Amino acid sequence: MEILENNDDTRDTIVAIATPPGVGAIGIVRASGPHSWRILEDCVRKSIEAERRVVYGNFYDSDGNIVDEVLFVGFKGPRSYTGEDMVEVFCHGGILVTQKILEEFIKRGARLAKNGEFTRRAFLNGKIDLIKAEAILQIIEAKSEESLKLAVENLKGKLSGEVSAIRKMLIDALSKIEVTIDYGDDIEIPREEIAQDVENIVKFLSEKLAHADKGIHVSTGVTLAIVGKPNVGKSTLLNRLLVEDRAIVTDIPGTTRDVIRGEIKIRGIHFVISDTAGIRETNDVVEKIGIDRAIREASQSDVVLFVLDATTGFTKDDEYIMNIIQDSNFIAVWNKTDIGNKISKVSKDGDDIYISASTGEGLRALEDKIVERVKPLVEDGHLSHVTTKRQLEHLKIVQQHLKKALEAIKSGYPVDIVSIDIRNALSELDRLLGTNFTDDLLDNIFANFCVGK
Ligand SMILES: Nc1nc2c(ncn2[C@@H]2O[C@H](COP(=O)(O)OP(=O)(O)OP(=O)(O)O)[C@@H](O)[C@H]2O)c(=O)[nH]1
Ligand SMILES: [Mg+2]
Repeated sequence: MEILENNDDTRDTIVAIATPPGVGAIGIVRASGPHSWRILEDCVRKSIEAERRVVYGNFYDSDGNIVDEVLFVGFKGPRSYTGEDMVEVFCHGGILVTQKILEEFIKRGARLAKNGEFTRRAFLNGKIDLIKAEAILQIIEAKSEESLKLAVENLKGKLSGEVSAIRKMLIDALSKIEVTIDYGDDIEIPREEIAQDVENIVKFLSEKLAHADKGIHVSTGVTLAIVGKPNVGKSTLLNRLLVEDRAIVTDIPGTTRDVIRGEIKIRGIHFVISDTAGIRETNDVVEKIGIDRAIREASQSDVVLFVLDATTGFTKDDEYIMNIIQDSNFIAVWNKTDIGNKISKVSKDGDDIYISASTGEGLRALEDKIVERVKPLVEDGHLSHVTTKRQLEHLKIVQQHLKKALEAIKSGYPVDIVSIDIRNALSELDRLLGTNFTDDLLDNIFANFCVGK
């Protein structure tokens, strides 16, 4: 079987198994593109007749053998997920059955879809903008009620609507400027009015940006790094928090070499938690790389759990680590309190936590402390619908252009200069929505989707 994997042609008919690999009650194979109806009709030996109507039939392979009894449905573009002609086949959820149905489509001229290619086509065919495409991925990946809610609201057009509103306000401001450029001699230039318009938009945007981090945290999870010198019980703590034997634990210092991640929910908040290599001076090349990664992880995380050993007390190694993380939002966690009591106050707020990762003692207090620290990051009430770093970056650039425009108006620059800044802001909004895009950008976004979505 030949699969044309590097064919980017958007006129191809693409096919994929849409249900997760494995055994289940039902398996779904979906196809999109100009030949999707013909291929399916060929396989079920009857015509689809009406779009959006479920039909029962037998699915035949090219030798005339029945592969399975199936239900199928056809959609006519543009009234489909991708905006093209599409079909979906519902078969019994076996690995071989779905695979065979997929192969029959490919034998008849369809090609295997790439990750997210159905959604990519929906975007290219104008069914959704990029923000909505991101929302679809977030719905699939949602790990908390809040992130699901934000994603669904964005799919329904919440953030896209806000962005379009800003766009409209900018176009209004721009048309006032254009009039003064074209008929400046006859019309008094309403500089104050334009300044006021732009100022209003800057204010509106500032409010969005002020709460953007919260939307992103809710959607992608709050990051929590466990750091400390070797052998203090970091991996034991990770395993305890995940309630899973994820990381290797031994009494040999330097056991963990790489960053090990897991995801947990604490009091409804979604965390991405990472265990790291013990930080110490070493000549071991591999260990050194691990330690660099640990330090990077600590600097990039929202909260750092600085694990200390109650059997050794605060040592020179701890002092070294403390210097590295002093600007981080860290919680000092004294571990092994079941066998040691050499403890001292380390936290800025004097609020050290005492635990035994082995017995589970003190874990609740630690979780309470973590939640207390991250509450401001995810607090409800002001949740912004900006949910990805990409969205945030574009909006920040829009804001910069508009601030420049405002300065230019206020310093009495000619209005055509102001209009350049506003136009730049507009094209940045277009990039955010995807009206203006590059293939690289699309590759980046859709690579995170599964095949069949
Ligand atoms: N008694 C006691 N032993 C612990 C506790 N936590 C960890 N240990 C033991 O301490 C040793 C080191 O534990 P790890 O979790 O591997 O320590 P680590 O900080 O990940 O070590 P590296 O990966 O080498 O940096 C193991 O023998 C654990 O069983 C604890 O709370 N109490
Ligand atoms: Mg470890």
